Amino acid sequence: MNSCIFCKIVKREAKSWKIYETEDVYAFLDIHPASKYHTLVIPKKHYTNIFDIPEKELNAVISIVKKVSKLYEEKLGIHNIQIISNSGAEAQQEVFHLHFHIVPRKRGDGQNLKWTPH
Ligand code: IU
Repeated sequence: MNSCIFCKIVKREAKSWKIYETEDVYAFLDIHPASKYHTLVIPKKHYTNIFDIPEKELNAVISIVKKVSKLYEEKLGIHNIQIISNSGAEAQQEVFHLHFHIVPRKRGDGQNLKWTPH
């Protein structure tokens, strides 16, 4: 989708800090991190959110969510991670290209917790 910032990131028309990539999936650092190494995992193809992505493609995205989480565990010693996906404006979705947040957590960082129930 032409106006979608995440589509632009996939096409290298906008900058991002790449963490991992496959033919169908792209993982990069969030520009406004809730914690160090806050990462977004997206399908390269544009889907709005959880409601319109086919299962097979969703599975490919989730598989990379797991791979990046394991990478952070093994290489960075991160053992606490939140995995979040907001679908819909009322659910705090701001970028309407499906993405999974991987948010490493550690003791004492609760004051920066972005996703608190209102
Ligand atoms: P949300 O789940 O749609 O609310 O999250 C969108 C995220 O995308 C948010 O954490 C932003 O900081 C992040 N982001 C980004 O990493 N790069 C961008 O160019 C833009 C948003 I725009």
